[in-house]
Amino acid sequence: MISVRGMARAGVVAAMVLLVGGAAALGAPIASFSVNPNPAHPSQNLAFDGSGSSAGVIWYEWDFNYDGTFESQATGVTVVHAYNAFGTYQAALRVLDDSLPTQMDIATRLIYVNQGNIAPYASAGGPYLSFQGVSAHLDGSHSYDVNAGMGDSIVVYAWDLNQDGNYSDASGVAPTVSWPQLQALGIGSVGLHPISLRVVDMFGAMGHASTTLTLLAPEPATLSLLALGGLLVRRRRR
Ligand SMILES: [Ca+2]
Ligand SMILES: [Ca+2]
Ligand SMILES: [Ca+2]
Repeated sequence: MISVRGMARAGVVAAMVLLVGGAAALGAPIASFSVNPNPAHPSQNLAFDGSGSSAGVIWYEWDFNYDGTFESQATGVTVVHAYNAFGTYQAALRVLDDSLPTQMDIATRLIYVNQGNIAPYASAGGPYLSFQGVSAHLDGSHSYDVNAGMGDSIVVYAWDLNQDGNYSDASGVAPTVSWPQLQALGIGSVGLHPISLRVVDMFGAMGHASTTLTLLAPEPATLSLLALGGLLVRRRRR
């Protein structure tokens, strides 16, 4: 145990050490620590253990997200901390020893919070009804990632409109597909066309969903009859 007086002394002497530009002298303490488990899930309690530091260390303090400027978030040779969001974090242990003037050391370690991801859920919207000659409007906005509260998100919306397994036909959460694009994809004919959406999260995990796009002949009705007549003529010629 470290008394309040001891803590105060450590703080004062640490300040003195900083004033003389830090210590790298012979006999300086060596900070060392382990983290378990690592890698970890978001919100999982991690055990930080600094007992592997060199003998003579009397003060341990921790910065769980060390950016080069040490901010003390906890003290003690062993502490517990959980990271609530996915990510890679640099944790730091700073130790002070019992020499006069006291000397310090900082050790760092990367913590990988990347476990327990769940693939995103895809919603392709629809079923869609549109007309020949106009753009089709798709809506994948009801897709979601259950890990959104932990910093994950859907980063790719890719659509396969002609069912060839290639999802580069349209991209984005709610793309507009022009009539020329629909024709170029070979799905400009009157009738029902299956279409699929693939969503990908930050970890590369995927979700898929399918729906249909039904195309009707363009207005006015006379054009529909002409188109239907064209279909019949083509069929008879086969
Ligand atoms: Ca920090
Ligand atoms: Ca996810
Ligand atoms: Ca395709």
